[in-house]
Amino acid sequence: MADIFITGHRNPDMDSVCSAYAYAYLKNHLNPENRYIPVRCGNLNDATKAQFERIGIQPPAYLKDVRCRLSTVVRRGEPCLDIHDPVYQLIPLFSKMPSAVSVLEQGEFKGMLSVDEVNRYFLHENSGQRPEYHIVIDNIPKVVRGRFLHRGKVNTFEGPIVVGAMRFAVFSRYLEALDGPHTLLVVGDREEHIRKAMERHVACIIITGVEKGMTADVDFSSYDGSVYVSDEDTSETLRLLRLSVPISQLMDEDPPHLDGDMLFDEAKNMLAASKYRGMPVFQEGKWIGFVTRRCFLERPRTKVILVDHNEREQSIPGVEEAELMEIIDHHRMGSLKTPNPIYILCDPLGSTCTIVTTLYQRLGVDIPPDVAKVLLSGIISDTVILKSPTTTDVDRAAVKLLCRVGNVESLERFANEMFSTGATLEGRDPLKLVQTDFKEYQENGKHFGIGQCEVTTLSDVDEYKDALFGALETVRQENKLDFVLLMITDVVHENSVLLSDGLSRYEPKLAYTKESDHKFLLPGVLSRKKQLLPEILRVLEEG
Ligand SMILES: [Mn+2]
Repeated sequence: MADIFITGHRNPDMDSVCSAYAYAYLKNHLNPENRYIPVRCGNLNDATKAQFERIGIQPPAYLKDVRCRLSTVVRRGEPCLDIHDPVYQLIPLFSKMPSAVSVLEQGEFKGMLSVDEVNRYFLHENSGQRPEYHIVIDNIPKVVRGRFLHRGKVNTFEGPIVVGAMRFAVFSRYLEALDGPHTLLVVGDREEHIRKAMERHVACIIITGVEKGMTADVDFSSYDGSVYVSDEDTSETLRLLRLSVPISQLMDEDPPHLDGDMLFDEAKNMLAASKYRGMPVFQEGKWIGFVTRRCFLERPRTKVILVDHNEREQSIPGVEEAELMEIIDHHRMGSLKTPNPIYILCDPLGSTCTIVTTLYQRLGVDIPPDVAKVLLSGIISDTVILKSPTTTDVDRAAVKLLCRVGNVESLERFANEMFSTGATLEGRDPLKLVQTDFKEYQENGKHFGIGQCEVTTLSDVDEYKDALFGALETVRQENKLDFVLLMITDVVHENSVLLSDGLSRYEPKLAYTKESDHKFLLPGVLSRKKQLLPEILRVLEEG
């Protein structure tokens, strides 16, 4: 099961969004073992948004980039420790565990424990001074086989572990010399010793070597400590008791937290530069797992299919580190390189949605009515209702088929409704008009951009011209471009107007009629890629 994102270009237009949507449906149908997710790497333009609403389906979701995020390498569902578990619990875990493990309390993250903390604990225990142990009475049966004879009031205390192997007189003096009641005594079945320990309020007495019931006759009912009978011998009991200390005593309570949304490299560097073997990972404030250095040995690559574009500059950010699976497009070939052979279907048809339609036919997959309407929208948008010079017979045939399958009785009505959104320049944000369908190019040492917007009349262009020039200048400066153009296309009368900023030196060479400063008339020009771009490239090439 793999997640594969299908994305159109930046500043997505109708064809880009619709082809991603319809191709994802086809791929999911053909390969149900994968999940094909249509996405868009920019805002929906008004017309596309309105069209998906009209059809009554959710448009592809926004995806910021396809860079690898920490969340994809997080260890989830790994065995965890409970904060109250005895250290003993670590032993079966660490033999097959990563170098760190999460410590939880009722599902909530409490800390990390790595071999470093374990080492530190045992080194400290053996550092010279007699150690005091954090004893949890509840943990004793989890580690030492046996049973309670009596439970005292205190469950946890800090104190030394003492063995009562001495002659009684020596033992008495020894206990009296010990400070305070917080002692754990391991002793054989010896009545006098046990009584003395009770009298001294030793916190816990562990009796070893009891084979067939206690011989010592002691009444524990008034004793305030606990009494446990161990099935192990004294030496083994002592060894195991040291492992009954709870995990909370060893763990690192406050390691730096990582966020699942962090970039892979950022997280990798943070962990590598730290003293930690593992760090917990949170997402939206919730603990989701942890990472160790091993998680970063290989960078997983997001799987991506590009539709309606093939150039890196126009693609979703991070595409250079993604695994490109396929390209379905009808533009010129651009800059992308792939390490492996991939499926590329480029056909100079009127729209990518036409190519997707032909794929449904070729593969014998039925097109659901909603998907047919989506495909139809992409075709009539890109071909300006089959009027653009990019239109081919294949587009015409696809439209015919899609009208039938999508139960579209009148193509004209369907198209008019679609183009009615944003039909004039009135009330529209000039910056948005430039940026919504904006493509960047790098050619002949120039870095430039061309925006396009569709209207149903060009009569009001002069009214908004100055604001649009201002917007063009802003876009050029913000994106550090050499020049920017805006092509305003009248989809009804099949003409365009071109506004330019920063192109001055080349303007006289353009084959278009200059109507006023930086404004040109482009009769019959509907296609940016097939008509305007080649003209711009010609002018640049001729210098
Ligand atoms: Mn297209």
